[in-house]
Formats: sequence, C-alpha cells, structure tokens
Amino acid sequence: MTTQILHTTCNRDCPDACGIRAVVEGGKVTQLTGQKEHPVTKGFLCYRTSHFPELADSAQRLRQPLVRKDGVLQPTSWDEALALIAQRLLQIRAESGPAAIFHYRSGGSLGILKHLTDLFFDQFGPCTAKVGDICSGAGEAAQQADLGVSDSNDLFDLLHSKHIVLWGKNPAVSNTHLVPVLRDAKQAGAQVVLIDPIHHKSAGLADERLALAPGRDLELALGVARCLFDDGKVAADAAAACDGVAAFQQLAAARSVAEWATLADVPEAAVRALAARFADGPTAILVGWGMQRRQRGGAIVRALDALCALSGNLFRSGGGVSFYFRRRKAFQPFGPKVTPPRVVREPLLGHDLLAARDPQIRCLWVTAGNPVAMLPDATTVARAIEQTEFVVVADCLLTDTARRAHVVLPVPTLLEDSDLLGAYGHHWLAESRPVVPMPPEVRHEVTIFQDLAKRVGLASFPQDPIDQLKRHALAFVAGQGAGLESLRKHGAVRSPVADELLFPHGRVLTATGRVQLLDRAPPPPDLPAPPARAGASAPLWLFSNSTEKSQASQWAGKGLGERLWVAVHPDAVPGIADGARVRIESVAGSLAAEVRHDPAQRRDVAIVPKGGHFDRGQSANAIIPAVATDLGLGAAYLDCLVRIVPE
Ligand SMILES: Nc1nc2c(c(=O)[nH]1)N[C@H]1C(S)=C(S)[C@@H](COP(=O)(O)OP(=O)(O)OC[C@H]3O[C@@H](n4cnc5c(=O)[nH]c(N)nc54)[C@H](O)[C@@H]3O)O[C@H]1N2
Ligand SMILES: Nc1nc2c(c(=O)[nH]1)N[C@H]1C(S)=C(S)[C@@H](COP(=O)(O)OP(=O)(O)OC[C@H]3O[C@@H](n4cnc5c(=O)[nH]c(N)nc54)[C@H](O)[C@@H]3O)O[C@H]1N2
Ligand code: SF4
Ligand SMILES: [Mo]
Repeated sequence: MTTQILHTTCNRDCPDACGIRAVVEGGKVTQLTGQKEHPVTKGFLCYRTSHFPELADSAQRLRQPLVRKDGVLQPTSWDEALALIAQRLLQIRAESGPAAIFHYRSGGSLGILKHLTDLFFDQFGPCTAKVGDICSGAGEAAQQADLGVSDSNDLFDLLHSKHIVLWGKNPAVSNTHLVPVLRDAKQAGAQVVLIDPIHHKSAGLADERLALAPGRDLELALGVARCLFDDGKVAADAAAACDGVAAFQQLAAARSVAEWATLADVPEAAVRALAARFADGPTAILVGWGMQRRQRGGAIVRALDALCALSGNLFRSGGGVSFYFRRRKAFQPFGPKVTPPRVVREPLLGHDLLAARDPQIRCLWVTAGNPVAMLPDATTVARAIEQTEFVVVADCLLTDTARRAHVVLPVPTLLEDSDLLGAYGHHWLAESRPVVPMPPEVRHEVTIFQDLAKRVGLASFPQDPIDQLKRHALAFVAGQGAGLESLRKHGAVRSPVADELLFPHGRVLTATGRVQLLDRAPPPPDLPAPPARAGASAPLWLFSNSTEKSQASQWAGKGLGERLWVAVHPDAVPGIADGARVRIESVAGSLAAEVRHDPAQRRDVAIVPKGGHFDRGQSANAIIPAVATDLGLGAAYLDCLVRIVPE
C-alpha cells in the first residue's frame, strides 16, 4: 500500500485557516496533523478537524444527489437533479420574477470560489439576498462606524504587548492557534486578562479573570473609561485622534466607578486595575464574538474601540482592538456588487421567509449552512423552509436543513475541496487542494453552477477551469508574490496587502480620519423570562458556546450523544442533582437535557453546547427567540433567559 503525504488548507468557519498535513494510505486519510512550516498552524490541528475523517466516513456523509419523490428523499442522477432545478428556476422566475428566489449562503466553507454561488444568483436575477450577519454583524458594523474598517494588526504583533485582554473570547476552544501566540507573549512578559461570565478552558491562560454579569460589558467599559478620565490617564493625542471625546466622557461620568462596578457585578478594585492596565500599555484588546451576539452588541464593541483609542493603544505596536482579520481583502471579486430586489434579514430568516409577499419566496437555495439548526427561532426557520415550494440544499452532510429539501446536492468535504483561503484570525493566504478524490457522484460547487448556467442560458457565467478562477481571484496580489504558483511553492503566503500595523499613521479610515467614539449608552434590555413554577430555577442566562468537538452543527466522532447537557452551578438548581433529567424552558419553548453541575460557574448562567441537531431535540436555537442586534443585523442569541425544571 502506498503512503502519501499531502497538504491542503482547512476551509472551515474558523479564524485559523490551518495548513493541513494528511497521511493518505491506499486512497484513505489515516492521519491529519497541522503543517509544521505554517507560521500559525505550527504543526497541530484542533480536535474537530483531526477527527474529521470519522465524520466524512459516517452515514451522515452525502455521496449522491437526492430528489424528493413521494415525500421521501431518494437517490437520483446529476442529470435528473440539475434538469429539475433548471426547470423550476426558470419557471419560478418567469411566473413570479427573480425576487421569488432566495439564495442563502453561510460559512460552511470559507473558500473564495464559493462566492461564485452569489454570482450565479446575481446574474440569474438578481434574486432575493440575505442581509446582516448572525456571526459577526454587530461587531463589524461597530468597528466600521468607529474605525472605518474591521481589521487587525499582524497576529504576531501581540508579542509586543504588555497586557492582552481577552474580552469575551475563548481561544483554547474556538481559536486554538492563538494559544501558542498568547503563550509566547506571556513568555515575553505580557499579562493576559480574561473577561467572560463563563469559566472555560481559556481561564488556564489568564493571569486575571473577571467573571462579570452577562451582557454588562458596556457598564464595565464605561467604568474603566471613568477611571481613565478621573485619573488623567487619557492619552495626550486622544482629542486629536477621536471625534466625540466630550460626549463619551459624559457617558462615563453618568455613574461613579463603584456604581459601574456594581452594575457589571465585579469588584470596584478590578475595574480600577483594568484601567491601570490600559494606562500602562501597550495593551491589546482581543474582542470575542460572544458578547456582540446581544441586543446591545454593537454598542459594547463600540465602547471597547473607544477604550482602546482613548487609552492611546490604537496606533501603537502591541495595542489594537482586534475583532476580525479582513480575510477577503486580497482577493479580486468575481462580479460587481448588485442591488437585490429584496432582502431577507439573516437573524429573522424564519419570520422574513414566511412574511414575504408579492412575490412569496417560492425557491430557497441553501449552500454551506444549516439554518434549521443554527439560526435563532429555529422552529420558525424549520417551518418556513418546510412551507417553501422548492428547496435545494448543497452540503457534504445530511443536515437538519437538507432533510427538508426537495433536492440535495453532494459537494466535496474540506479534504476533497479545491479553493483559496484567507483567514479571519491572521493574515496568511493559502490554497486548498484535494488530499483524497471526492466520491464519484460528488461534484465541486463551481462545476455544479457551470452546468446549471448552461441549462438556464446564462452565457455570462464563467466557464473557466478552477485553476483559472483561482488566478482571477489572485490577480490583485499575484504581482506581489502571492500568485497561485507562489502559494503552491511556499504553502501559506503572508498577504501582501496587510501591513504589520493596521493604522501606522495615527489615522483611521473613517471620513474624518478620526475615531468616532460611542455617543450613547443604551440600558440593558429587559428580557422576558418564562413563568415560575414549582421546582423551577430562577431565570438563568442561556449560553450556547462553542465546544471542542463540533464546528457549529458538525460534530466530530460520536457527536453530542443521546442527550443534550446543560452546565449550571449546583446552587442555581436547588434540589436538582448532577445528572438529573430536566427541561430547559424559555419563553419560546423547551428542550430536554441532562444537568451537569459545575461549581466554577456563576449562579445566574446555564450553558449548553452550540450546534446541537434540531431533529434530535438538541438545538439551543429551538428555544432562542429571533431578535436582531442594535447594529449590523446580528443575532442576539445570548439575550435569552431560561429556567431549569425537573422532568
Ligand atoms: N471548536 C469550535 N471552534 C469554533 C467554532 C465552533 O463551532 N467550534 N465556531 C467558529 C465560529 S463560526 C466563530 S464565529 C468563532 C467564534 O465562536 P464563538 O464560540 O462565538 O466565540 P468564542 O469567542 O469562543 O465564544 C464566545 C465567548 O463569549 C462569551 N460571552 C458571552 N456573552 C458574553 C458577555 O456578555 N460578555 C463577555 N465578556 N463574554 C461573553 C462566552 O462565554 C464565550 O466564552 O469561532 C469559530 N471556532
Ligand atoms: N445558539 C447559537 N447559535 C449559533 C451560534 C451560537 O454561538 N449559538 N453561532 C452562530 C455562528 S457564529 C455561526 S457562524 C453560525 C454557523 O452556522 P452554519 O454556517 O449553518 O454552520 P454549520 O452547522 O457548520 O453548517 C455549515 C454546513 O456547511 C457544510 N459545508 C462544508 N463545506 C461545504 C462546502 O464546501 N460547500 C457546501 N455547500 N457546504 C459545505 C457543512 O457540512 C455544514 O452542514 O451559527 C450561528 N448559530
Ligand atoms: S477548524 Fe480551525 S483550528 Fe481546526 S483545523 Fe480548521 S482552521 Fe485549524
Ligand atoms: Mo461564526
């Protein structure tokens, strides 16, 4: 049996975009590790991708196209599947116009060629498109408003930091390749502070931990700002670099430091100590995704931007307020931006699908996403999809969403794909290439759309081979050492269009060149709690955080198991034993689960894993109401109160 060592790049929705080293024996992947040469991957992969072959070989893997006949999904040929899709797309467009067709693409693969899906529907319509971003919408919109861009200093600039604040972030689980950088920074003398209501694996990295009250980051940030103003620690150049200093100072002055500390539920001394760290920089804020998935998520991230700028940490090496790395910046788009005839708001997808009129949404195309499990108010999302006349799902796995489709199209997995990747956790670019061939009845998404374009008469859709499409995408950077041949020769290449420092000249990218400081501080939302009843816990904040074993709804190995679990402090559920069966109730519904006592947690939180399957009754989203964030149409997944009730 021949053994080959082959390399590719992970395309999952993860900040790291790892270089993968695959050992392939007799045409099968027998081991996956990280590339040692990749400056960020450093030779290791996360649990979920190391164990990916088990999932790719499981019964969940889609290996041939399926078409619904007599109510049941049945294997069919590509010709039959694509002929049916072409006929229905043409018919629905002719009868109801392209607004009756809605294309939903999520982040199942971050490959840049996946954007050709958007191009197809832009050219065929333009069709109804999604707006908003349930993942990072609020944070990106906040940074866009404040800084004119959401991007970051070089990842390794953290080695110059004196303090690194992990603000609502759990890198040990969801951004694992940040961990060695944090360790190196600590070796070089940096202190790490973790600000998170939840006690999790990254606590082991922290020199100090603030377990503040859920959603009270705005109050904490204003308390820190108040200290900086009171103690004369606002940077000398802040007035010149920022617009709105006086108004922001007024927000901070609305309460005393002690009052802000009480509202955030942390000791006053901790607020003062945090302010001292900002004054004694360079201090970097690494903004996590969790707390911007709240109704005030935009305002919270804006407050962190303001803290960074006012404390003089925005323009210096070792500083910065990093939420995102602009992963698509280096790539040339495949077509112009078009204005869709109508939009569906991603955080309110179920509602908007059902409410759409003149025309109704008659066709839904889902690619690289499992909205039935992953969008809030999942029960309404499922119902809306079930009621849609014609649903096509392109995926590698038979998901909750695929089970509701009329046509299911099997596409390559991350080990079979061919594409280009940027990363949202560092500035390296790389290529993905198959380490194993895809099964015979699986097709690359680009070729699916090329075939479909011919069937529906779209002459303008590019029919070039995949390598040529990659060259098109790399046209901006090919002359600067990041062409396709360079990527192939060197593996990952640092993006030539990303500087070491995001703002090296003391100016940001807003219209005035100055930071726009937060000018309003909305109070915390008044959230509805389910009614009390005998034996039920007090209202608890429901967290649905990333777990090591899954990538959203894609579970490695045995998956979540039979029963959903919910972790709580024992005092939060008086009379309910560890291991007891319970129901988790919100105003939107309830789920069966098994209690896990965790004395390290606050007494007002309940934690379930992100990504449970809807049809197995394990998706937190079945009980999470659909509410948009204040900015960027994100989803306020975490503003959800539940009670734990014995079963
Ligand atoms: N293993 C694994 N890794 C993943 C993913 C996965 O599903 N599994 N998903 C990927 C994706 S899609 C994304 S977008 C990223 C991000 O994935 P996320 O899981 O969203 O991000 P994290 O930053 O790890 O986790 C959010 C953190 O925010 C904290 N948090 C929640 N509310 C608050 C609050 O009010 N205040 C503060 N200070 N903290 C709060 C949570 O307790 C949690 O620790 O990770 C990617 N990485
Ligand atoms: N309660 C709660 N809900 C959440 C979150 C949370 O923290 N809590 N996090 C939110 C976040 S941050 C995100 S990003 C979303 C994630 O939500 P989704 O993007 O829906 O995530 P997945 O469940 O990973 O679905 C991605 C699908 O893409 C498929 N796929 C992989 N590669 C390809 C490919 O090349 N082509 C195609 N067509 N398909 C492919 C996978 O098999 C998988 O079924 O979930 C959100 N939902
Ligand atoms: S999911 Fe993230 S950490 Fe895991 S291999 Fe892929 S890029 Fe690396
Ligand atoms: Mo995400």
